[in-house]
Amino acid sequence: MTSRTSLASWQKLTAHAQEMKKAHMSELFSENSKRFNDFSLNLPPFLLDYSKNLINQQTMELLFDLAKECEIEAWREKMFSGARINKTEDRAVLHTALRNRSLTPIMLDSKNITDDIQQALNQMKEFSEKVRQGRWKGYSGKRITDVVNIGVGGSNLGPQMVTEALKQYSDNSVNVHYVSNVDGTQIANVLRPLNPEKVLFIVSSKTFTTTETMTNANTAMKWLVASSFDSSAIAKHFVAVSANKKNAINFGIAKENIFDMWDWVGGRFSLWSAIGLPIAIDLGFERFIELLEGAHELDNHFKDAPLEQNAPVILALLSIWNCTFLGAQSQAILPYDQSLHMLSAYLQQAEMESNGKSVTWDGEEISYPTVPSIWGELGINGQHAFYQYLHQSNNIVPADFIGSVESVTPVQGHHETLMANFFAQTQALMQGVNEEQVRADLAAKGRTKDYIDKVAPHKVHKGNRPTNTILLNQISPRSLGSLIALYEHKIFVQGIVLQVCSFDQWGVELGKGLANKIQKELTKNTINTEHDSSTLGLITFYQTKIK
Ligand code: G6Q
Repeated sequence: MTSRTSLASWQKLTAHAQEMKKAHMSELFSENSKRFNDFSLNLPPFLLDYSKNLINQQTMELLFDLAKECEIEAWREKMFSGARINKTEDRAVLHTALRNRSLTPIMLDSKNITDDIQQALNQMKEFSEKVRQGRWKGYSGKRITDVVNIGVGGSNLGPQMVTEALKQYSDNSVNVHYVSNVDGTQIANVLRPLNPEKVLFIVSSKTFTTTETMTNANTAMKWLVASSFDSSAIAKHFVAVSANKKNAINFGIAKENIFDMWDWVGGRFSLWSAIGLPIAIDLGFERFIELLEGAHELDNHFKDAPLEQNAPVILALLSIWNCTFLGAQSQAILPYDQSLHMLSAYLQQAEMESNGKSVTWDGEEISYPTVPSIWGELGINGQHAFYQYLHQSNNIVPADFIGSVESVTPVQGHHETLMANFFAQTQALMQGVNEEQVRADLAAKGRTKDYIDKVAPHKVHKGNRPTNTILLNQISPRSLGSLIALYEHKIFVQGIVLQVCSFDQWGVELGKGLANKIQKELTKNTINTEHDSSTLGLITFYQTKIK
């Protein structure tokens, strides 16, 4: 396979990066008063301003050339039409089909999967309404008041992030809880205040083999049976979402209580499937459909917009520019909207599990940096914690700032303060403040020369730190759907340009396998002396200390 590094655009970008490293964004803004117009996109779901990146027209032209040389449009078509682009698992990648609200037929192995999806959605609708309206009763005839979703990774992060983001849209007819950690503290804390007669468990696991989820589900089952004294209660209190019906049935879940999943939906892209059931129960099925509609709107944008005006393509290319060509190693996701407090955790999985890889589709070593590590926190909280590093450390961390024009919960005087910070931070990160300005400022305040000499270097902010700003009108099911799909497609484009298999996750297997072996040692209180000395020492310490 031709390496990306041999592409003409790649080589030009490598040379161009050396030039651009000498530039400062504040100068680029001074030179071009139209910079915001040149480097922003106003789409119905959001405004994307990417002018505060170390780019000029030539940079963007070269990046679009790169996208063309990597045949992004053809790859996009392959994904949407169900080609088996998940090469190492030999699977199609069709999470977009789950939100195909135009209901156009999508053929996979001579079958129109749009029909299957509609059927699954109808099942979700019927079930979620039954629960919400109190028509689904527990073993003692009481209505369900609490739903506990048991799942981890892709079977947890998406639905939980959305539930948190759309809290204001819930009528609270049912309380939704999430259990993902196998640390018993979490499930114990969740179950403690609940009444087993009124709880419904959703066991969400595509494979239905995940140890953490199975352990939590077993605990939940014991808790229920201990209260009902009857295992027939399980049918009224347990449903499953899984592609592995056999295991779910063997586990004890009634066949009619199993919601289907398909192998062409990756876990981290699965919130649009029945994995989103807790969302539908929390918000109502119509709201869940609005979420799908928002994502579909962005899918259409991604499919139809020319590369030069295509938001996911632009975000992907900028990330590649910042990381692969300019050398940034991490990226911060900084939401200013409280609703999005779990977004960085969600995107951390989406991007790092998808593209944190170091061989190409053909298994060849990749010689360039792929994706950055993704981290972040609510922006305002971050300002009082780690923004010092963003402003003045000698590592450049490109950041996405995400905010909303209107708050979902307006409280007088709050939103202006929030948004003033939102705008100020990207301005400060871009402009910085040089020593001359610092000195003039201190002198104007009447500081002595000695003081100025001592303090000035510490107050210099070099600026030139890249940010993207995504401004939504307001958090809603629809706008959130678009925002998530924006990042999903960004990740897809990154994967294609970087030549990594975005849809597998072999890197999580090794540790899992070792944990299974060690668990046997812990259960039997034995030890395999062939462990390395560190692991051996740790396990021995644990086993001698444990009561
Ligand atoms: C996501 C990953 C991973 C997965 C979990 C849970 O893309 O594959 O996070 O979702 O390991 O897997 P199960 O749903 O099979 O329990």
